[in-house]
Amino acid sequence: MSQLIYKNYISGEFKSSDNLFDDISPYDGSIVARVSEANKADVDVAVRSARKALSGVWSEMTLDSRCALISRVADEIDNRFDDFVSAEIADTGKPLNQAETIDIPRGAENFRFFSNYIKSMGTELFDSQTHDGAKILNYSIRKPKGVIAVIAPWNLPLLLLTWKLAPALAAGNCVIAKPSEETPGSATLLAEVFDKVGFPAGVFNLLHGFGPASVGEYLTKHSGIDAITFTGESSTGSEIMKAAAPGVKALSFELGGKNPAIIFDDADLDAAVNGTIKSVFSNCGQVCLCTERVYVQSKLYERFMEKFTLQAEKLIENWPEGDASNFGPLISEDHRKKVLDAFSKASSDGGNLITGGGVPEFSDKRKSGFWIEPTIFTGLDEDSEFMKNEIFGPVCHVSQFDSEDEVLQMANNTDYGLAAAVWTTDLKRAHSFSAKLDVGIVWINSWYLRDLRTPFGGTKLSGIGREGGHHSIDFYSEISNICLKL
Ligand code: NAD
Ligand code: 6OD
Repeated sequence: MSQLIYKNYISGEFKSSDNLFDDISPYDGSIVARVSEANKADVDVAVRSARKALSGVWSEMTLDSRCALISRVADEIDNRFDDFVSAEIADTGKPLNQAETIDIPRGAENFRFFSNYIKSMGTELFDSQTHDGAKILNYSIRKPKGVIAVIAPWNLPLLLLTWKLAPALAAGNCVIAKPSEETPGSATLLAEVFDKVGFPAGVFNLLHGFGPASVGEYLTKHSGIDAITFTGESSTGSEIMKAAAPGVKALSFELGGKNPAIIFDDADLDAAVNGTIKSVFSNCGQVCLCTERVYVQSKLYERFMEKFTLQAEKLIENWPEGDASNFGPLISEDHRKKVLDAFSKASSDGGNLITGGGVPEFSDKRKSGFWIEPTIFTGLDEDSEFMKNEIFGPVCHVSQFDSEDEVLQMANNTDYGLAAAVWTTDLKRAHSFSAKLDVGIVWINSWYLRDLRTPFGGTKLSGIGREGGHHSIDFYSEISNICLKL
């Protein structure tokens, strides 16, 4: 069988490269495709083409026709739903059900949502007077920011890439998308969709490659890029900030987390157990919002631990399309090594391993994949490495607490500030406690429920700015104020 080659999409044309790298499937280590790494010259061509479209054909389109084209992307993702699901599964190993109910539908919804949302947005107007009584009118107008570099991670490949592309395009920008080198598949299909629905050349470009000394770095240092929107590790965010500093480029960052779940004595125990199983182990723990620190109030602790451990041990590590599979592998061998090292360090720091901690045994080709066991620790010090650093795997530590003040201090004792889950039936406490958590997003008696109009993002090491609704459109817009003396 001939090998699948993923190409770049530059100025409306698919282009391969002599520099190919492997796209490896995490469930059995097989090669899914060979990927064309773009070079510096490709980046230059893509940026030039994007700038040309920005000041030409794309800016000449009415908002209605631009949005109609964007919503056709959503329709075409729906038409090729199965292809997208297969590409996402091949690249990530995530269970079929997750790709079918979360990743791909949200990928389409991001385009549908922003193409409608922007049409209902207004701008500010202030009606006032000068000291000598003349009337003045100040109003603002929204313009595209320019050419945007969109740099995405591998954990929710289509969902997170389109979460940035859709508002950037709706606001009238041209884009250069760089998916993660680990997950180039669904982004390549997306380029086919843009091509098919008839986007003008240069408005959407796709470049495959790596970060340092590759497409990521070339884009972040390029003088023709006006803004960078990035989702990934906090340390990468820091590198990108340095690269962008000389050009003073606008930055939007969605970074890592070390998210707490706080379970009070009065919580609905089954709901808290089921919800925490989801918040710790979804996507094999590879969601920035996943819980890695669980705090349970003393009276509920024993019963919580018993049910929680039992359920973690029931997760099913099957082939993505296998029966009842609900737990996939980690993304790569390197990442598995990092997660296993964190397990060893937790044990040597005095942690009690409650369940998991290793690699599951298989007698089929999954032996060559990057599987790992759902893992729970207790007994670690709040200042241990495990409790400080994001692990990004299927693991949590469970601690006990007595008072609200004590758990608030523990939950906020981190350099990250992305998300938290609070489980309680006392709604007064739920509201007042949530407001004191130093995070961008709190879920009460739930986890990862989404309304795309709401602000999404983190404090401290977890990011800069917010995405969602007008927050996204504001980042991708340059606002000019016009002052008129009447
Ligand atoms: P990563 O930072 O390693 O890579 C993300 C992207 O950045 C990739 O496309 C990569 O090629 C590129 N990149 C790497 N180095 C670069 C450089 N120097 N210059 C430019 N580009 C560079 O992240 P990852 O491992 O793909 O994703 C996992 C991380 O992402 C976790 O830390 C997770 O918490 C975070 N994340 C955060 C959110 C959020 O919304 N806050 C969402 C998903 C993932
Ligand atoms: O749902 C979203 O919009 C979003 N940005 C999710 C991020 C998940 C992180 O891994």
